[in-house]
Amino acid sequence: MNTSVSTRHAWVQEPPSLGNQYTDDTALRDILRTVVPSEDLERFEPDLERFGWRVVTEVKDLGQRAEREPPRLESYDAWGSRIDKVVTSTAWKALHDIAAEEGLIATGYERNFGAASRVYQFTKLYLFASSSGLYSCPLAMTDGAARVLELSRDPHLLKSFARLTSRDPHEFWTSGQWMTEKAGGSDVAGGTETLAKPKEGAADGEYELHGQKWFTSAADGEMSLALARCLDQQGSPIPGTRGLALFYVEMRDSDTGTLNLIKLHRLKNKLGTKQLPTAELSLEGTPARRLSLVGKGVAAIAKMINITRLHNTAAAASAMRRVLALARDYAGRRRAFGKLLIDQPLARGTLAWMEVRTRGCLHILLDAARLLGEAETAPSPRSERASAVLRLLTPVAKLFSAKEAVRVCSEGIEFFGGQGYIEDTGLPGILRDAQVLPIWEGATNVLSLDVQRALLKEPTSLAALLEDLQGRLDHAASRQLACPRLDLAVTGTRAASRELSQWVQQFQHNVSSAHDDGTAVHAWPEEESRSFAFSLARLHIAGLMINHAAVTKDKVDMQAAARWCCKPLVTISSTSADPSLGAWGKSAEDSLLAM
Ligand code: UCC
Ligand code: FAD
Repeated sequence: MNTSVSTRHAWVQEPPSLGNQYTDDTALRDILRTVVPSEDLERFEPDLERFGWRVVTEVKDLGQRAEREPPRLESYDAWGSRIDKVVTSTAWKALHDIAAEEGLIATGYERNFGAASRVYQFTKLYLFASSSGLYSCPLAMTDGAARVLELSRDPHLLKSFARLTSRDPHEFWTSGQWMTEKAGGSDVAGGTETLAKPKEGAADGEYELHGQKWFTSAADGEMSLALARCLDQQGSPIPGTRGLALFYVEMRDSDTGTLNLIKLHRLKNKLGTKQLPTAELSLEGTPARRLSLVGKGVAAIAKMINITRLHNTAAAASAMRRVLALARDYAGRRRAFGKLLIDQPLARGTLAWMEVRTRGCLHILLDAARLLGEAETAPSPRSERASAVLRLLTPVAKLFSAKEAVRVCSEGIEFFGGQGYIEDTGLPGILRDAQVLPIWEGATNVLSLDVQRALLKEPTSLAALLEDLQGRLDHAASRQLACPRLDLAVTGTRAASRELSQWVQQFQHNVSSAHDDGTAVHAWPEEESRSFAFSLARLHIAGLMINHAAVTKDKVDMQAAARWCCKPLVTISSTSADPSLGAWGKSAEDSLLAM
């Protein structure tokens, strides 16, 4: 009896292992070849190959250790003085240093490769994120803050900009982003109670902030950009968006090293992102410098969130690639019903589904990074066009990739069976951390409404995006690829694109022929905004995948594109599109909620 137990226990499952995250990622390497000029790629590819090893041989262990040794808040010192110190692990600190050394922010601002600099940077961020134990989060906000400071051209902040973009770990600063308050994270105009009072006797632009910020991630950073409400001539808070301005805040006094009239109350106890210190804090007269006009705070911080939302997309694609890389490897080691999983058709189908979803998100990420690079460096009007497309693509890429990450990570965890649910495999954390991606930096519904608002405000952005799509489809059609499935994908995508344009046109037409009081004749059905944004994402990715397959003529790329397109791309409900049924559509929703 005893012998049989020990015999059973003698067998041990081999764990999954990871190789070089750059060279193993064929999709990434191929897409880069089509997105980046070859002379640029030749120059930075060796760095990507080197980094592809570093992320699995060094960064991954640090990231896992940062999760095992989460941050804590020390409120008082031994003598009872309030210190509010965020204590982080040595692993978290090492990740800070690696981020600087690797130029994870600097690369985007040195612009050594022109527009391709952002693609290079985002490729490194994609390689880094899933190993980094969420150090990707402070980096996202640092990048966003760097862009705001760069655009502000404020001479007082040149040194801070240099810190945010430094490659020297001793110099490198990270930034926070303080928007959310208790009363509202999505509706910051309604929710912001923090007041900005001009500092008496100080130079114009110097303020002190009073209020509370409800979620402040990477609270161990050196600075932050914060929204706060300004006062009118009578000293009353100016309501709504027109009262908000954007402020620059340093966490600590540069002479004494003490917090700048900031109190950290506690660190949040979160579902995931355990490695990341997310604090609730109050500002109690904190010195701040105004960076925007009064009333332009949201527009100013939008320059930051448009960068952080792309980092979110990078983290989403990275998480998907990681769980898939692990699952693929495991499939070659795990047996069920007498065969390896990799040799079983349905298991292969599951992996193939994950591969197609991951590729789709990688395509949209690198396309957005290319456009960001162009918007920042290309000569006008190319940069203006890139900015217009990006205005739509950024929320679309963020909301779509975040949801896909949750789906794919969940499927990936299940691929490991019971082991996927066991903490010390490191697998459950992947899903926990993915779940935050659709919430922060604009939740899915809020971004869907942002897409709608941006599109109605600036219709040329959609026109440019769809024109690019047509160009990609025309290009694929002209290559005569002798692949019937891809031909079908081209035809289907064309039809889907037409359907989407026609749906939008009725509202654009109605906006221009609005009633005298400014109200549209038939308002855009808000409840369809989410389906619309997802449809746009699927269409855009379809164009990118088809075009890519047409360039490489590779069978795997053709399969991937065909699979992406074999499910409906556009899923807007036609009942809402039909004004005569609009009221019916609405009442159907009301009755469903009443059930
Ligand atoms: O969650 C956060 C940090 C998490 C940690 C970091 C993670 C990073 C990723 C890591 C990867 C691992 S920070 C909190 C994030 N919070 C949000 O994203 C808020 C979500 N809510 C929205 O996005 C809303 O749509 C609001 C706040 C923008 C809506 O506010 P308003 O006041 O109603 O805004 P309006 O009226 O729509 O826009 C006001 C102005 C307009 O410009 P002007 O004044 O010139 O007419 C808009 O065109 O702001 C402009 N604007 C934009 N411009 C609004 N949104 C944008 C945009 N996205 N791009 C350009
Ligand atoms: P709400 O605004 O109350 O939204 C609740 C739900 O309602 C959401 O699902 C939303 O999509 C939906 N909703 C809202 N408006 C509409 C509408 N008009 N129509 C349909 N649906 C709608 N914030 C910071 O500023 N800085 C940080 O560093 C930071 N770090 C964070 C870290 C973590 C781990 C988390 C989880 C959050 C963090 N946040 C941070 C906050 C985050 O950005 C907000 O939680 C988020 O923007 C949503 O705001 P809220 O929580 O107030 O939700």
